[in-house]
Amino acid sequence: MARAEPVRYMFELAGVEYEDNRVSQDQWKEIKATTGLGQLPVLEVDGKQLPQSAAIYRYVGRVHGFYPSDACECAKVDVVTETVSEFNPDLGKIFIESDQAKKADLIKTLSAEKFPKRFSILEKLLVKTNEGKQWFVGDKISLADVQVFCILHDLIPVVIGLGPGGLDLKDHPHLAAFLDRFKSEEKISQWIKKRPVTSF
Ligand SMILES: N[C@@H](CCC(=O)N[C@@H](CS)C(=O)NCC(=O)O)C(=O)O
Repeated sequence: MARAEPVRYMFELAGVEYEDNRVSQDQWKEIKATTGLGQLPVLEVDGKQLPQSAAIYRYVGRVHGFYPSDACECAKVDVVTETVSEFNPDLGKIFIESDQAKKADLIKTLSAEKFPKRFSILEKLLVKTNEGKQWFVGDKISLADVQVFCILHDLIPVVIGLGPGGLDLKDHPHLAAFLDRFKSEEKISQWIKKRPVTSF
């Protein structure tokens, strides 16, 4: 449910057939050298490998209609992308902390201040379009929505030990309503029900 998940959401929404290849640590040791940058995720299309999640998101977004053609609208999507990516350093710190007491402290501190501040920024971006009653950019689901859903519904709650959908967003009602709206898209709810439960 990490960096590859936005791609799976886009494929599911667009009805694209794809091979969802999740590798174990042992398999990773064997194939790491065969991936261009030695990192995952990698998208393989017609035998060509594309690394770097942000590049993959935009590529899939462009091909399947989740990335606008208008430069101004693209920039709005990019602003959301960058805002979402600002969670990553803190999530990384929590993820790699092996001392359970320190991990719990870190989660408590970040959940009390830094995360809610970032939720407020996302909410501010959301209400700029259609008073926050629909999607982040324009009037249809874009890469921006996919990424926000992924970080708020999947990644943050999983990393802080709550499980998907476990985040308390009562102080951010527009975001909470947005998550419900996105999740009630039939293809999304179906995917969430059927997807394999793995860390990645
Ligand atoms: N900037 C890259 C970072 C990718 C990354 O750090 N991937 C991690 C997994 S989340 C990885 O491949 N780690 C294994 C390794 O470096 O051996 C992206 O967004 O795709």
